[in-house]
Amino acid sequence: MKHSLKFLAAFALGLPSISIADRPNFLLIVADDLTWRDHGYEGNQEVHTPNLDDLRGRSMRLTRMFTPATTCSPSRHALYTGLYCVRSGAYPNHTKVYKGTKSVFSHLKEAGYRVALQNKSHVGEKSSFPYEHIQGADDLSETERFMRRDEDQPWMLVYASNDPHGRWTRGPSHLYDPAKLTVPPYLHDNATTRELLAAYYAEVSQLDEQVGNLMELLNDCGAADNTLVMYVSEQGSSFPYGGKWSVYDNGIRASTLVYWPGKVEPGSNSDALVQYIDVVPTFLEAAGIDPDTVDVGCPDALGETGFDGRSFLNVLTGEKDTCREVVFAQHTTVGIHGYQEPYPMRAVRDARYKLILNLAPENRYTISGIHKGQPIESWQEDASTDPALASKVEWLFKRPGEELYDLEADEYEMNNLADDPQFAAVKRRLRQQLDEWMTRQGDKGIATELVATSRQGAQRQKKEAQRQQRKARQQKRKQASAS
Ligand SMILES: [Ca+2]
Repeated sequence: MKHSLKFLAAFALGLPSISIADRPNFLLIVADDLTWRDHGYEGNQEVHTPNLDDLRGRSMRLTRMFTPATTCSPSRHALYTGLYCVRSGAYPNHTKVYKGTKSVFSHLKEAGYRVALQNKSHVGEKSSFPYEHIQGADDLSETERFMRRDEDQPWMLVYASNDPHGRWTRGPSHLYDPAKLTVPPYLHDNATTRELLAAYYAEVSQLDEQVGNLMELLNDCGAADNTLVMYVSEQGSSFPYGGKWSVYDNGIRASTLVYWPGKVEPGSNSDALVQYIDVVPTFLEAAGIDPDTVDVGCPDALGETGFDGRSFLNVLTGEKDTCREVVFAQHTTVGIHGYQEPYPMRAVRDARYKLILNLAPENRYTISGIHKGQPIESWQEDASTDPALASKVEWLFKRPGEELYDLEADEYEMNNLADDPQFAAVKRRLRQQLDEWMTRQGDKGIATELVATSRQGAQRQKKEAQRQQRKARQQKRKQASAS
């Protein structure tokens, strides 16, 4: 009785086209700052990820999933809302969406699901994310109560680990001997890098253990057969060139697995270009809700109220092998801990090429994360006698206004083709797509960057105002002493 009433109530709202009993649960597992390459199943033979490797064997691996941002908070907002970051307002780090914006938690709750998020939140406004919060990542007792609460009601759980976010202090460090590791070619090999790499890998293994425990719990609860499990690696690690805080592929590509028994072919791959913003429409379609009819509560610059993302359910079921032609990303440095000057980035990538615009190339890119402390200080020390390393280090601080890469020939994005006339047509085409995207997003480039702290909490805004005052006083003193 309860069952059919729920179904009728949902049906009356015009929402799901499949009955409650047939709707899948969703378990979305989100790592934290994990470079896509650093999983056993992605080819890293030194990092221990047995549980993720096992899940991969039962899943489809998406080889071209991209986040539209490259820090925690805007990435997660995009993943949970189906909206790009400037449009939703959640584009700097430590940010929030505009009031009234809806998330996957809102949509699925309205459709009769119970919804929860475990551990790391990093999203706001609160009213846009109406989940039950489960504290901590390692204790699954409350998680189990949530899964078992009501057999007749479908659920969605976002399990957001803190691992392997720096500082790297957790996990089975005995598995890794710094001296014996292979340092990836995009990092500089020295003792400091090796120590940190071992510590980072230990946290990757900690995450792997959490994934193993979650999958075991799902089985114990009898939910494995009717749950769509998606794992995403979030964005790149906080190593310089590990990817975080950059729009290179190490930063924006997310290793992604989808496990859904009977629906998704085990051990398969898809090269379809997809983005985090496509995940919510995909979940909704899997729940029988037509994503094209959903009002996301936050219009774009043209006044449209639908998702930026589109469902790739037919990619998961093997009916199609494409979703979108290009993916987009932005990076906002204003408001990041330790930033000195705005250094905004915009990027567009198709299956082969990527165009990056650095909107303030006259500035120096300086934040705490990659430009201060270790390992960068040890790299700078080594660079004093190594010109090649010196130019690699300098690239972290200063780049030209345009970068163009052929990802097929140059997977680490080291060979900038932006000034090569052979690629002028490619550059023009990508530039046009990027401009159209920015217009639709209401993205005014540097002007948008300069008001980024207005999208952060009151404390960060106060800190920014104090910073600006300090800078003005310094400049005054400089001028006074010069005259
Ligand atoms: Ca992160």
